Amino acid sequence: MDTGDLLPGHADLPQKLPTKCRSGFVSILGRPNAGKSTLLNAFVGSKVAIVTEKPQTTRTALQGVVTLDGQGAPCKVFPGESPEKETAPAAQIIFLDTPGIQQPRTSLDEQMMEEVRDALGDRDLLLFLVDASRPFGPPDEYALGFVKRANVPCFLVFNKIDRIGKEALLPLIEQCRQLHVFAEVIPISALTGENLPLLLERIVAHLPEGPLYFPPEHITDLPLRFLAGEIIREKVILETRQELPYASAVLVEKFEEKENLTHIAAEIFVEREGQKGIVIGAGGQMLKRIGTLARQELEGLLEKKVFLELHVKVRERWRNDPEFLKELDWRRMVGE
Ligand SMILES: Nc1nc2c(ncn2[C@@H]2O[C@H](COP(=O)(O)OP(=O)(O)OP(=O)(O)O)[C@@H](O)[C@H]2O)c(=O)[nH]1
Ligand SMILES: [Mg+2]
Repeated sequence: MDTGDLLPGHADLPQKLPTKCRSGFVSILGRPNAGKSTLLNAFVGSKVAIVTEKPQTTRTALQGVVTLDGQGAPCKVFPGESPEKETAPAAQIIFLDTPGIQQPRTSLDEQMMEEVRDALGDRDLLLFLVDASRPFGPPDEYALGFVKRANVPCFLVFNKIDRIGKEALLPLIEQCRQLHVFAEVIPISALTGENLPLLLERIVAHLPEGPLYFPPEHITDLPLRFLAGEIIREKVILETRQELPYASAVLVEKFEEKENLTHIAAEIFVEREGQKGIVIGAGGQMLKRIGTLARQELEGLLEKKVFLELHVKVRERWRNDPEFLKELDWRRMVGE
C-alpha cells in the first residue's frame, strides 16, 4: 500500500490538472457497528480500516483518500506504461472514518469521542451513517447530537439496506428528517456496493472546487506499522468472545523490513490474567491461530514474507490509563 507524500513533492502534477477539480474533507460518523469502516474501505478500494461484527472496533480516526477522474472512476495519472489511458483527476475526497459515537465510560471511550469531535471541524461534508436494519432509538439520537452541533452540511446515509425491505425505509426516513435537516438522504449497502456510485457522485457534487491535496495514488497517511497492529487486533476481536475484544490492545514493538522478509513483533495487552489465558488458549492454540491469520493477511498487504512474533501481556485497567493510551496513538510513531 502506498502511503505517499503530500502534493508539493510532485513536480508533474500541476500541468496535468484539469481546470475544474473538486476536492474536500468528508467525515463518516455514526453509532458503533453502523458500517462506517466498511464504507471507507469500499470507497478506497483497499482495507484501511479493520472491520468486525463487534461494536467499538475503530478506536482512532482513519484517513482514506479517493481520487476520481471525470467519469467517476479511480484516477490514473502516474502509471507511466500506457499514457493514452491516463486520466486527469476531477475530484479528490479525503474521507475520515471515526470511532462509533456512544456515551463514554472509560478514558479510552473519552479519547475515542475526542477523535469524533476532532473529525467535525473544518469539514466540507459529514456522512451520518445509520444501520437501517435496526430501530432508530436514543443511542442514534445521541450520536446525531454530535452532527447537529457541528453545523456542517450532512448526508443521512442508511446502510445495510440489503437486510431490509424497501418499504421499511420510508418510516425511518420520516423519523430522522424530523430530527435534523439533512442535505441528502441516501440508502446504501456498504457490503454489496448498492448505491455507492450514487453516494459518491452526490458527495462530489457537494464539494467545492479545489486542488488535489495528495497525489492520486495516495490512499492513507497511516503508517504500515500501525496497520499491522490493527490487523492483529482484528484477529483478536474476531477470535475471542465476551469482554476480550474491548479489553485488548496491540502495540507493535518491532517493524523491520528486510530484503525478503518483514520482521514484526507485537504485544497484545489485556486487562487481567484470566484474559491472558484465553488469548493464549489451551496449549497456545488460540494465540497460534491469531498469529497465523494475522501473518497471512500481513503477507498479502506487504507482498513479502512476514515473521510475526506475538506476546500477551497484562496491563490492568489500561483503558483508564492516559499514559498507555498515549503509547497506543499511531501519531507518536510518525513523530507528530
Ligand atoms: N448486511 C450488511 N452488513 C454490513 C454492511 N456494512 C457493514 N456491515 C457489517 O456490519 C458490521 C460492522 O461493520 P463496521 O464497518 O466494522 O462498522 P463500524 O461502523 O465501523 O463499527 P465501529 O468501528 O465499531 O464503530 C460488520 O460485520 C460488517 O460486515 C451492509 O451494508 N450490509
Ligand atoms: Mg469502524
